[in-house]
Amino acid sequence: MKTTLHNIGYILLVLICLLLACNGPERTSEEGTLSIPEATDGVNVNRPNILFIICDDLRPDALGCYGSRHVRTPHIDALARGGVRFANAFCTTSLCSPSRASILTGLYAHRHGVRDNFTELPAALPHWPGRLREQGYTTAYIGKWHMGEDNDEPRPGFDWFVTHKGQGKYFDTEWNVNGRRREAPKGYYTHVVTDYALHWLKTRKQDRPWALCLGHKAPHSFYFPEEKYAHAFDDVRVPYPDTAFALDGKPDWIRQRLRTWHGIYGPLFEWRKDFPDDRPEAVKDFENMVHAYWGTVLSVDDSIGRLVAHLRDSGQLENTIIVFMGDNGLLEGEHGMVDKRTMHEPSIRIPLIVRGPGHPADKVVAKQVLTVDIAPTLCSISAARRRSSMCRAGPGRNWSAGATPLGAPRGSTSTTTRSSSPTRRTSAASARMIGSTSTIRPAMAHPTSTCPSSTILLKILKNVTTWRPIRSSRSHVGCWRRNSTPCSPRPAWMVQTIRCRSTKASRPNCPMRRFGSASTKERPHYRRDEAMRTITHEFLGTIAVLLAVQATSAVEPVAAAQGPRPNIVYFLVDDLGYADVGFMGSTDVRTPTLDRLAKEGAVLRSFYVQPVCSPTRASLLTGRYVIHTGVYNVVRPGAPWGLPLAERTLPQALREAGYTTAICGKWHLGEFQPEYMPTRRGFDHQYGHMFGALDYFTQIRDGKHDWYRDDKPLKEEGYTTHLIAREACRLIREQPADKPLFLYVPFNGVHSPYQVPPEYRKTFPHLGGNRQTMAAMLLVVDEAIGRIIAALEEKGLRENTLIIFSSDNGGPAPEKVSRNTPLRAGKGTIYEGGVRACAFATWPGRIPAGTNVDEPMHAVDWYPTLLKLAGASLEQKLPLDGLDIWPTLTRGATSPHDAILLAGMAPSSMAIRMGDWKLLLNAGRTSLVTDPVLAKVELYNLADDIGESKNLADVQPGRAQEMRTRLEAFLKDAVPPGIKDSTTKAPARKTGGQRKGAKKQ
Ligand SMILES: [Ca+2]
Ligand SMILES: [Ca+2]
Repeated sequence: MKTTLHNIGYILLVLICLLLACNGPERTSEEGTLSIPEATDGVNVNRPNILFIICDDLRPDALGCYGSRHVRTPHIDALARGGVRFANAFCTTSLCSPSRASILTGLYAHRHGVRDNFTELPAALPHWPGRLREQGYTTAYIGKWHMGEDNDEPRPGFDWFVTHKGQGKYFDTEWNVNGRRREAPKGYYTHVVTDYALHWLKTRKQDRPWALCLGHKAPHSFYFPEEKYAHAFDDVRVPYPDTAFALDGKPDWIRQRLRTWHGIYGPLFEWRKDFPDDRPEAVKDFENMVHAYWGTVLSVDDSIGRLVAHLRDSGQLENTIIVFMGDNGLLEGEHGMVDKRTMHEPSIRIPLIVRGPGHPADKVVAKQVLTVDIAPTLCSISAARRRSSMCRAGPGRNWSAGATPLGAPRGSTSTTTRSSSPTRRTSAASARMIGSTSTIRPAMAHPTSTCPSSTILLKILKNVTTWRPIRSSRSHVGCWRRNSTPCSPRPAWMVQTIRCRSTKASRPNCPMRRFGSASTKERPHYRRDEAMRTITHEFLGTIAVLLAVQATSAVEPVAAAQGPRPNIVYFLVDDLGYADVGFMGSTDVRTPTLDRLAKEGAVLRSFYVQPVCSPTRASLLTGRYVIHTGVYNVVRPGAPWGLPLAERTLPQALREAGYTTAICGKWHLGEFQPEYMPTRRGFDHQYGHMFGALDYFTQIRDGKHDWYRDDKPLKEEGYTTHLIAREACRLIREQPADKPLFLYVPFNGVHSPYQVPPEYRKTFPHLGGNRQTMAAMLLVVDEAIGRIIAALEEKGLRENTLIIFSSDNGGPAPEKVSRNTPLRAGKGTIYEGGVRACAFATWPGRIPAGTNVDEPMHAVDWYPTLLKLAGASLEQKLPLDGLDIWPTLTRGATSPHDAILLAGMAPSSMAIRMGDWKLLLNAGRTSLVTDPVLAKVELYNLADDIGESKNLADVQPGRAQEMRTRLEAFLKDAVPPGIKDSTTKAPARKTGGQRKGAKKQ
C-alpha cells in the first residue's frame, strides 16, 4: 500500500499527526496545527473543491458511523472512514433557519439576526461561499435554503441557485432555477435535489475550483420515506426513551408539553390520528414515526453514494473537501418531547463529517466544535492556499475592529499576535474569526442575575476555561458546554442547561439574554476563551492534515506494537445469532454489557467465521482456513481426531512472547490423546469442557462428565456460564503484574441444550419456548462478561486490554430460537446467516469508540493481528491465511483481503467473497456433489442484496466464472477433512458416548 511520499510533506504530516494525537488543548499547539496551510502555501497544489451537504434535523445516531443499530448508511459511513468524524459537534441554535445562518456566516443568532424560521438572511451579511467566490471559486446553492419563507429567488454570493419556498415537499416540489424558471419534476425530493446537483457538477465551467452547497430536506418532519424504504424498519421496536418518564424535578413546561404537538402523546407529525394518547400501546404511533424518520435518511445515504461516485468517476474526489452535517438535532421522545428547539442534548447534537483530499484518515475528533466554526474554517482553507490570504487581507481588516460579521469582536489576542511568524499571524487571524468571546462576558459580569442558574455558570467559569456557549433561537434560552477531559478514553461530558422562562421582567437579567449586549468594560474576561481557540484550531488543524496529505498517499499507521503490549481477552459465544444482541439491533433480548463494550469500540459488521463450532475455533487459533487445518466439521465425543499437532496455535505463539495464556470454556478441538488437549496446545491454564452441548448443570455430554481444570477431570456445582466467569475472574486476580494476559473465554452459552436458572427466564415474559430460554442464557453470558470486565477494572488492567467478542457461527433455527436478520439462513450453512457473526473489538484509546467496520474480515485474521500487537513472532512453518486487520479496525483502511474464503462443512461446499460480491457452490446441500459440472452456483451482490435473495449467476456469467476460478485457486491445496467418525473407529480414549443426532455439536 505504500506509495512514494514527498519528503517534506511526509515529515510535516508526521509532525501534525503526532501533535493531534496528543489530543489535549495544551498540546494541540497553535504552531503545530496551523502551520500546515502556511507551509503548503508554496506548494503548487490546486485549491480544493468543496462539496458541502447539509441535512435537516439529522440526529447523529441515525447514522451507522455514529452507532445506529438499525439505520444502515454505508455511503455516509464510508465518508467517515475516509475522513474525520466529529464525535461532539453542536449547533448553536436548535432551529433550521437560525442554524443555517450561523453555519453560513460564522455568527451566533443574536448577531446575524435570523432568530426564527421566517427571517431572511440579511443580504449584506458575508457568508463563506460568497467569500470563496470572491477568491475565484464557482459557487452554487442547490436545495433547501429556508431563510425567508416565501422567497425562492436567488441570493447573493452564488453563481447558481436552485431552491424552493419554505420547507419544500418530499414529493413533487416546485423549484426555482436561477430565478429564470420554475419547474416541478416528479419524484422524491432527495433524488431530485441530487439530480440538480449532479447536473450542475457536470455542466459547470471547468476552469475554476468550485463550492457546492446541497441542502437536503430530509430527514425533516413530516416524515415521508420513499416507497422502497417505507417498510425498512418494520421489525424494529422503538420504545419511548427512558427519559420520557424521568420528569421529576424538571420544569412544569416540560410536563405540559407531553400532550402537545411537541410531546410524545401528541399528534407526532400526523403519525397519530387520535390524540393526545398516553396509553402504553400508543407507542406504536411513536415507533412508526421514528421508522419513517429513519427511512428518509436511507435516501440521503443513496444521495451521498451518487455524489461520491460522480466525484470519483470524474477524477475530482481526491481534490474535494466533502463536509456532511446536520443543521440541528432532534428530540425523539427524550424528556417526553419530539421536535427540537430546546437546549437538551439530543436537540443540539449534530453529525459532522469532513473528508478531505487524500487517503482514508478515519479520525474521530472528540473535541467540541460548533456550527459557528464552519465558516471561518472553510474560509481559511481557501485562504491558506493563496498568498493573498483573505484571513489577513480583505475583510480581516474589519474583523479586528469587530465590524465584520464573519468575526465577532475579539478580545485579547496578544498571545497569538506577539510573534511575527506566518504561523502566528494565521493564528491570530483565525482567532479573530471565531465569534465567541463577547458571548461569555455578560454571563460572567452579572453574577447577581435573577436567572436561577447564573451562579452555577459563574462557578463553572471560574474553574474551567473550556465552556462554550450554545444558545437557542430564543435569546433567553441557552446552555454552556464543556469539552471533554483531554486524553480521557471515556469523555466525561458535562452539560449545564439553563432556561430563564419565568417572567418577561426577569428575562433581561438572564445571562443568555445578554449574549449580544456586552460592553467593553468587561474585557478582563476575554482570555477565558483561550481554550476555545484551541478547540477550533483542532478543527482547522485536522482539515489542514487532510490538505497536507493531498499530494502524498497512504502512510503506514504507527504500529500498535510500538505501544504497550495489550492484555487480550477473547469472548466467544456459541451459536449466537447475528442480530441477537442489542448492539446489532435486537430489542427483545438484553445485553447491556455487550452493548456498552461495543459502543466503546468498533462493531465488526462483516466478521466471518465458519458455519459450525470446531472449524471456527481451529481458524481462530491458527490463522488458517479449514481447507488447511482439515477441521471442516465438528469434533464429536469419542472422535479419534482433533486439530492437527503440526499446527502452531495462538496461545502457543503468545506464550512464546511472554504472555500468560488461559482458556475458560469450550475447547472442541480434540481430546482423544493427551497431546491434543489445551494445556499441550499452548495454554498455561485450562478450565471448562472439551465438547459442545453438555448439560449446563450436570456437565454431562453423551453420558460422560465433561468438565476439567488443567485437563484433569473435575466435579463442580453450578451453572456452567457462572463457573466459567468465576474461573476467569480468579485468573485475572492472580495474574502477575509483570506479564500480559491472553484470556480466551469460549462460553458454551447460548448453545443447546436450552437450560437456564429459572429466575433469568422471568426477565423475558414476552418470549416463549426456546427463544425465551436462549434470551435468558444470553443474559447470563452478558452478566458473566460484566463480571470479568469488572475483575479487569479492579486489577487496573481494563485500559490496556483489547477485548474481542464474537459468535462462533450464525444462529441456529432462525426466527424460532435465534435471529440473523437481515441475513439468509443460519448455522451450518455458508449463506451469510451461517458465517457472518456479530462481533466487536474494544481497546480504549486505541480503537476509535463508536465505530462500525463494514469491511469484510475473517476469524483467521486475529492470529496475525494479535501476534503483531503482542510483539510475537510470525515466523512459522505453516503459511497463514489471515491478514493484519489492525489498520482496518483503527483507521478505516479497506479490508486487507481481495478475496475471503467461506468454507462449508465439506470441500464441495464453498463460497468466496470478493468486494461486495459473493459466489457460492453447493450452498445448503447436505449431500456432497462431487461433480463440478453439477455444482449449484449462486452469485449475489451483498451491497444491494444482503439477504442473498437474487441469484445473479446467470445474469453475470463472466463475474461468476472469474470468482469461481479464484475459488478453485484457493482449493488447489485443500487438505481432505480430518474428520473421523467416532462410530467407525474406536478411539484410544473411548469416552463412552455415541452420537445421538446431528444437531448436537
Ligand atoms: Ca433543521
Ligand atoms: Ca457454535
